[in-house]
Amino acid sequence: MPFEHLHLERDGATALITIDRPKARNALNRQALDELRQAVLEVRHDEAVRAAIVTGAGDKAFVAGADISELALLSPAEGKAYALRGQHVFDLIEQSGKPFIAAINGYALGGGCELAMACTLRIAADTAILGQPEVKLGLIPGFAGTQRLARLVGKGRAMDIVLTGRNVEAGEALQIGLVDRVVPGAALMAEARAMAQGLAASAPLAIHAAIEAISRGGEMAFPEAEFLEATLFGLTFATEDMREGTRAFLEKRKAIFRGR
Ligand code: CO8
Repeated sequence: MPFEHLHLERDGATALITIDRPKARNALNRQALDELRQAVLEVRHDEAVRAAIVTGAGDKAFVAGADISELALLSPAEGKAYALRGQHVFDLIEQSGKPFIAAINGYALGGGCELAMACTLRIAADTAILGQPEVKLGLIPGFAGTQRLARLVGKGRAMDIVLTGRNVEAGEALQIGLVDRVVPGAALMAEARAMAQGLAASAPLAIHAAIEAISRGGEMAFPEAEFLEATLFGLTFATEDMREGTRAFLEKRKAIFRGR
């Protein structure tokens, strides 16, 4: 089924999802959110794809949030249902087992910042601006922003960003851990592609296990998280890729991983 508000392209073992609603600075309306869900599921179920990039069309915005013209009309019950829907879609990204890289090419505000935070890694153009401005609209973040932001940058900084609704420029975002790399705008997509290809070349089951250990482990008490890590570590010994990876090292050749 063709998408109206995004593009999904495959290039070898990587996929590129580009949110494309130029008239609304790539804001996610309900249909765009549904299409994003569909695209994420396609990436997740495509065995040939090992890493994905999410970005926004043009050079102004990554995603300028949820579509405010739709939000303005919601009842309390609809607002809650919409928030749960968005949380579900972003959880799918976080739990897909494949690395998603947010290539933040401009404004990543509200739901856009929340989308970036649900990705595994974030690369920002040096001109990018992030933030959670919902309080300025009489709202609060509803796509898990209050939770992911506090986990990424700490409770105090999350309070600062959410309660002031202020813009966070790329340099500060890097300094506080809201993004992982900042590059000149012209180099953003090349950097994201290189990172995706690098991740795609690693053993996919090991990548999956590492994401699980860090993401799920971070929600557990330390002894249980250590135990999860040891269990996932042990599980990698059941994979052909682990045999291949260690053998290739000893034979001084490049490993070929098959995801088995
Ligand atoms: N929703 C709808 N339309 C938008 C949005 C948006 N989030 N952002 C921009 N647009 C539209 C503008 O209305 C404008 O439309 P038009 O041309 O018809 O007037 C067009 O995009 C261009 O916008 P600007 O002229 O404002 O462009 P600028 O480059 O001057 O500014 C900004 C870009 C800074 C991104 C500015 O547009 C802006 O501040 N946008 C709103 C950002 C925002 O507040 N985002 C948070 C939204 S709320 C949210 O995301 C909650 C998520 C959780 C929801 C839970 C479910 C209930």
